[in-house]
Amino acid sequence: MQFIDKVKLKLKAGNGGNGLVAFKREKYNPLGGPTGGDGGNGGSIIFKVDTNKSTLLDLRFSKMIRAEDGENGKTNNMYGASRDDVVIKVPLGTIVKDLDSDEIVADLNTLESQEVICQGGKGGKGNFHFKSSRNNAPDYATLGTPGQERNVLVELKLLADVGLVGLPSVGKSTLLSVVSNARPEIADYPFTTLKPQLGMVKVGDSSFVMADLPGLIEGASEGKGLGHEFLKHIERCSLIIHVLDMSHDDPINDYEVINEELKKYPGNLADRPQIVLANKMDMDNAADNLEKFRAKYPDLEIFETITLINEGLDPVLYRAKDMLKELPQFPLYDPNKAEKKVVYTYEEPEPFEIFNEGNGIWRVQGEKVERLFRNTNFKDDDSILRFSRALSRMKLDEALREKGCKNGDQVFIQDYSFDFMDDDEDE
Ligand SMILES: Nc1nc2c(ncn2[C@@H]2O[C@H](COP(=O)(O)OP(=O)(O)OP(=O)(O)O)[C@@H](O)[C@H]2O)c(=O)[nH]1
Ligand SMILES: [Mg+2]
Repeated sequence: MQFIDKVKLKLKAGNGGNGLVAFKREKYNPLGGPTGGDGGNGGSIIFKVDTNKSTLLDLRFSKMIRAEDGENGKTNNMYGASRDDVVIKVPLGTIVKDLDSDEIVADLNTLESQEVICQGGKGGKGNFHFKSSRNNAPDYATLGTPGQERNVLVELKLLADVGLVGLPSVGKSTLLSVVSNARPEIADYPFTTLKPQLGMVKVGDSSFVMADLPGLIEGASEGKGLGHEFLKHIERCSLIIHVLDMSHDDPINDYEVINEELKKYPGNLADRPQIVLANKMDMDNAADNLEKFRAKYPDLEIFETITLINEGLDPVLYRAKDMLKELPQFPLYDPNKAEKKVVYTYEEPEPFEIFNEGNGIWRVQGEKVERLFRNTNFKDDDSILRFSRALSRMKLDEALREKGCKNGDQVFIQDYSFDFMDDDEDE
């Protein structure tokens, strides 16, 4: 089984379609009513849990996922079409992180989890919308808002039922290798296991997932050794198998050190049910140490094992299976900690920018003026009148004057130019 647990993606929701400026053309009424329709909404990008999925494999090849843009508004008050959301199916336990803000935007940890990761843009309003008793020929419409864009890291948190915990070299990987089909690396130096390994363990007619984890050391809860990297993986295990090397000098101390680290980790992992294993019982001093250990913890149930030769493990697996039946699947899920809502804000762009090109030449640029320009028919006097009225409503004259534009200067908007004549200018 290949375990794809991290994928980087670029996501782009659809832009909203623009509202349209259009007028009814009637023979005896050059200024017929406004008929520009609204733009449609762009599609959003949604992540949704699908229990048929167990890896992020399908996402590995899609570098960029887009939702369609909404259609622009049409004449005769017709709406542009809104677009469907793109729904991405992911396994339970998927986390979506925004790479630019470093924020976790979704933690999909229940069967019903579903989150909007990129919000589609809203369609703009056509000029039909702005008709009023004071203005029956509104010559403006609003733009659609842009669809949200994000660079994300999609990550699958390990969803094992049982986690193997213990100091380095106590035999955790050896255990996984003898009870499952997993083939983790085994060696007699500490931190052999650097990444968690999963194995499916069959017990009778049921099965569960066991995670072999890197060794834990004193100070791990403050980030020592593989620290948090390690601990975050057991957050979602329902059950811990705590492996002790009984041939160590002081297994009592080992046991307490590990439990102390589990306790210090946010969420107190020490509360998680444990099965305690006295491993390496084939070693000389193991029996003596176990006696001392039992004397210190007389009420604790301890399983004696020799993982190297798969001895004593059957009772452990049956006990684990029975305990799992009674345990909730995600005991430590804390909605306040994990769930951050997607916050989406959009700021209306400045209607225009003014550039001084020198020699009394000025250029005005910006989505809003340029669209107004495109929507104007310069062969039609009414249309030109609407254009200049709209410019003065945007306070273009004032802005030009503030920048130093003088009477007689030439102002360009795209290919169109006009002479600046400002009645208010005091001379
Ligand atoms: N004598 C004896 N040696 C064992 C037993 N189980 C494992 N070992 C040996 O202990 C050493 C460490 O075993 P691993 O399974 O790699 O230990 P680990 O806990 O996964 O270690 P890290 O990945 O470093 O945390 C290896 O040399 C194993 O062969 C056992 O029951 N008896
Ligand atoms: Mg190991």
